[in-house]
Amino acid sequence: MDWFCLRLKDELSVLLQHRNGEECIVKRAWWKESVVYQIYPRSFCDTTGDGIGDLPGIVSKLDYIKELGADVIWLCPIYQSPNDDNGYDISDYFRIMEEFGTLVDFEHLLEEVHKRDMKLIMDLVVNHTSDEHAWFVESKKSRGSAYRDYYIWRSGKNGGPPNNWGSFFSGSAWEYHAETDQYYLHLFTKKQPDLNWENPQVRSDIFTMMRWWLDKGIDGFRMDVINLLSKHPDLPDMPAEDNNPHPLPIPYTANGPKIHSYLGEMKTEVLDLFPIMTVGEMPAVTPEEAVQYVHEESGTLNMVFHFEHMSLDMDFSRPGEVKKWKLTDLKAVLDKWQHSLHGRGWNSLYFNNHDQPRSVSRFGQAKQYRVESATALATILFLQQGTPFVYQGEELGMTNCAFERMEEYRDVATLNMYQQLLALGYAEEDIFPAIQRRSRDNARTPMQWDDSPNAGFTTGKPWIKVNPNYKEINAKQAVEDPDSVYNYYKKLFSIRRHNRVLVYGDYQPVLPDSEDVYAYLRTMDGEQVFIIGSFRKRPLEVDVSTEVKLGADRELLLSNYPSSPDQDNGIIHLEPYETRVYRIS
Ligand code: ISL
Repeated sequence: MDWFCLRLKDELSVLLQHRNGEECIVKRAWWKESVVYQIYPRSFCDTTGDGIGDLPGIVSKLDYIKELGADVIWLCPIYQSPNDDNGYDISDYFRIMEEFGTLVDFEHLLEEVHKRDMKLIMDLVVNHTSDEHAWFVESKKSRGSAYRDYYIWRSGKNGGPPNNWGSFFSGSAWEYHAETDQYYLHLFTKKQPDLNWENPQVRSDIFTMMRWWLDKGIDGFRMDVINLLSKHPDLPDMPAEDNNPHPLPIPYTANGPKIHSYLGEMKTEVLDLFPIMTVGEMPAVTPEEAVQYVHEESGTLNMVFHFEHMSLDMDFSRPGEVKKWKLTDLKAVLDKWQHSLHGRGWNSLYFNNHDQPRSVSRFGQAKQYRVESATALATILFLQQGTPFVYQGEELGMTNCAFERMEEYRDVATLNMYQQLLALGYAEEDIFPAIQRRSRDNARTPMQWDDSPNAGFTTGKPWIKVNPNYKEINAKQAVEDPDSVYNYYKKLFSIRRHNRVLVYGDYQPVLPDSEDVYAYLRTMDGEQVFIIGSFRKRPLEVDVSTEVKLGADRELLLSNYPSSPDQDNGIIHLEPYETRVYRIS
């Protein structure tokens, strides 16, 4: 680490010092000190009995979220949508999806969030709209339509689409429109046409919409695939790939030539006018690119969601497949992000969201050591430098769901991938296990509130299968059980809140080459905290004596085992998935 933290300089900033003696100041910010709780409204809490979560349902659970120690709520899209991609296909940015409630319900929710001294950020989906958005309906009417240029239309080439680009959700990224004899670009489903950000009118309309929501009092945005806005102007073909006629056009869409200009304009026109937080979701972003987006002085956004750690168990040679991941690889990725952003920008910290299989099933041991591994994962991630993002149910240690048949899946990306794999000649019995492990629906099963029918999520028929393990894993049980994942998360966030070193302090890896434990030190202002977590199913003896001074006055701040045997000599005995947090000076 080149920069290390000297001290909290004053109420507003933290002083860092470079190894070469140079000093720099990192600003304190409410969003750096916050914990964010992500809600997927469709699966959170249903009050009407239609089997779909709604805004009043969220209001009814605000105390639960507050009690956990969250400061900010991120709502996945709640705008009007035909739900081809569950709200990520917006047909009207100014209306609330009918199933979720009304604008009045939204205003009530915002008021109740603020009343509890929490904040609310909304999803901003502006790479694309729904094909049912009025702009697209107009755009497709004729080549001469005033809205034609709101989207990316091109004539075909050699009797096919304009280029060989593939969609993130399988197949070509182009859809033919017979009436006007042209194709439109859709990086996601064909019901999600990409907006043309080259068009100043598009930008201005989007900025107006953003100000409209911010004027209502929301506290920021999570920006969907925001680094894909600027496409390469020539839309060049991708190099051909074996067994894949439609390669993903990452090099020609991610971090494109005008992206910083568009976001710079957004900053001046919108973001700078409000005291908000922003986090940009960015496929294919490197730490160096991320610094450009989130730089303390010159960045346009506050944080990015990168995907590097989410790719570790994916086998890109076979769509949908998973591979064995190594703890040292996970550490290498997370350490690199800690190191690269330190003193320059701010990290987001996440293992779960609505697009990812559940982390305890992926990186932990969901069967034998569910509670232990879920709490160990949270500890080693959320005490790093950055803002923690918790996804609904993660705080209960919710697991992947044992879907039994393809008909149980709802996610358009999963359904498309299934068809694509069949078309590529894979056998059904090979595809299904891959889908079970990878499907985004693993994260979208209803929130497990209690052990009543449908996990207390709805009195009706849920829109998607409820995970059958809800009788054992549910919020009611977890809130009452002092040893639950939920109560551990509470303590974890409480120690983060009360120890600024865990927010702003330096991050220094310990035993980076170990495949057994994830360990590091956080240091600031003469204070030091040591974090260690075992990733093994057997007991371990770990020697940290050369890197960590575990003196006699060390204080065990937190552990996921009832009484941790402890020695002075730097040899730590760890039970399976045991994790500990020590204040050591
Ligand atoms: O979900 C993915 C892998 O499991 C990604 O490819 C995902 O599509 C990508 O991360 C972008 O995600 C965001 O935009 C999509 C939407 O479907 C996702 O839910 C959203 O998080 C299109 O709007």
